[in-house]
Amino acid sequence: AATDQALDYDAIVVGAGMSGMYQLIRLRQLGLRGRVFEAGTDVGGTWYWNRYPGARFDSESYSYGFSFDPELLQEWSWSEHFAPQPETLRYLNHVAEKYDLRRDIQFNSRVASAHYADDWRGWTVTLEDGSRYRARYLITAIGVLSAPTLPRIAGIESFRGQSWHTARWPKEKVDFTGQRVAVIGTGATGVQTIQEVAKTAAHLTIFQRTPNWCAPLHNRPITEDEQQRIKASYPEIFRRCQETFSCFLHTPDPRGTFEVTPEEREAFYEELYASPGFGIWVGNFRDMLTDPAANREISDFVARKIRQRVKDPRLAEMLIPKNHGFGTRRLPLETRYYEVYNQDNVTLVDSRATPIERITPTGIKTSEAEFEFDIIIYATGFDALTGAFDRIDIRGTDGQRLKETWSGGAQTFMGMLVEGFPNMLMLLGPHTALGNIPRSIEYNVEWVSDLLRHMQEHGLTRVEARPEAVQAWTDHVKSCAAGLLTFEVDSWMTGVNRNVEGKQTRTIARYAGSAPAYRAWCDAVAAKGYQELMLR
Ligand code: NA7
Repeated sequence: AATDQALDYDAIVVGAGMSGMYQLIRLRQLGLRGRVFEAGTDVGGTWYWNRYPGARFDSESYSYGFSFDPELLQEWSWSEHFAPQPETLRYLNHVAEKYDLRRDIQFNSRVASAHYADDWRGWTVTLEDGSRYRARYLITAIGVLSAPTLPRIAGIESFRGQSWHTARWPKEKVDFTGQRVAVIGTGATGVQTIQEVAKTAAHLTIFQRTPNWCAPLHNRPITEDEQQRIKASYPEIFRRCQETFSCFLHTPDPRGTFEVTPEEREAFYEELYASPGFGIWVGNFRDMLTDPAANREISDFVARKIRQRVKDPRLAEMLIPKNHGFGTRRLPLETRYYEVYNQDNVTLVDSRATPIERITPTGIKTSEAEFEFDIIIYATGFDALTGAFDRIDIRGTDGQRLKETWSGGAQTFMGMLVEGFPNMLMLLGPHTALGNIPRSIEYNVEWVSDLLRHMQEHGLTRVEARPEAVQAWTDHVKSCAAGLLTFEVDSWMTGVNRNVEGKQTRTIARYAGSAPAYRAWCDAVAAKGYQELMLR
């Protein structure tokens, strides 16, 4: 086995977003030599790449930031309840400076491949420029929604105007004044983009294939008073996040939809619709996402809201989802989104009824009409969960590719380890708990760091998940999905992306159990001395 001196680093971390940044801090605390490779030119990950107009949190700002350092919590003041992307990026730059992270991060360095060698128990990581580094551990911090996908439409390259995927937005401010703009896609990203671009574009045309249920964000500035109260109550805020199902401040109502009178139900829905954030999604009646009749009640309620807000009844009907229920896909939160469709400078195109046939040098041609644009915005989403892994040539013990290992669906141990890929640790791997992501990140970084400390203390240099453990976890993930309406709908949460080969049908792509249950499982593994892992 290679001695530690023959290695370039103890651990190579791929990605300098929130998970890579925090992992680096923890590696240093363990006295391990860590190196982060980042494709972008600076830190921030999701908040570095997604600079599109209107990008912001849907989680309360003060529940989203790092929680590990009380000093950091006290010195940073969020300006709004749901902070905009530039502020979050400033925050992450502040974190990078405070902990002097950049000296161990190499930017402009996209990882092309990572190959494991059992003879020296480590990983050779090759960057796109051909440079190679050897490390004992490979820690992936590559995010859940970081591999953007363009639609598979002929002629994309031929367009002579400006066009970007929302996750590849330019650093310079884009001025829409006087411009004819197209947005393709109406997921959480499309909704945020549309409501912003509609303010200044000469004309905005939205190509909607599937309408999504949306609910009001109700963002506003944080007052001086609130700021003081937030800073005084951080321990309670994060304790609450630890208790809730998906680490948001909201938690399901213990009542069933039909356990209350119709009047009480209506009043509760009204209250949720008028409240900030994800309450209407994750703080609703407990059976909203399991009982189709319960789901129909809230769907009908929100449909009525859409009809009230959109003046043209034909447009309102186009904006109301007909084939999936409220909350069964990721809920976009909006600020005057539906009112956009009352504006004269906005057109909604149903791109299921009249599909886009091609992108032309001057615009978009559908089966029915030709449109001219100066700018085309692709808000077409990501090859989620496994896409960022698939884009790196990752090979395990016998040279097998991770992409092939997962071709029939991801198999992991707690989303952090994969059989056949020793010493690879995933911070946001498939089948880990999601929700309010930084809470998952902090937990997983700490779990991985505890494992590394255990290995350090016991002179161990190889860790791999046992096949039975992977099987047990995968079965558990499947059982958590049973009975959930979410898994009966196509979305990135069920692993479907029509723009990606091999992702046309639904899988159990996501762990749907609660975050506390997830942590209990992981904590038990550590407490019992990692019996589910083969340690050498
Ligand atoms: P999403 O939620 O995956 O949305 C992608 C959107 O793009 C969705 O409306 C798609 O329609 C649409 N799309 C994709 N390809 C096409 C083509 N070829 N033609 C027309 N429309 C298309 O991604 P987002 O970036 O909005 O959100 C991702 C997550 O980021 C979000 O959940 C938050 O957690 C933050 P479809 O629904 O497939 O018919």
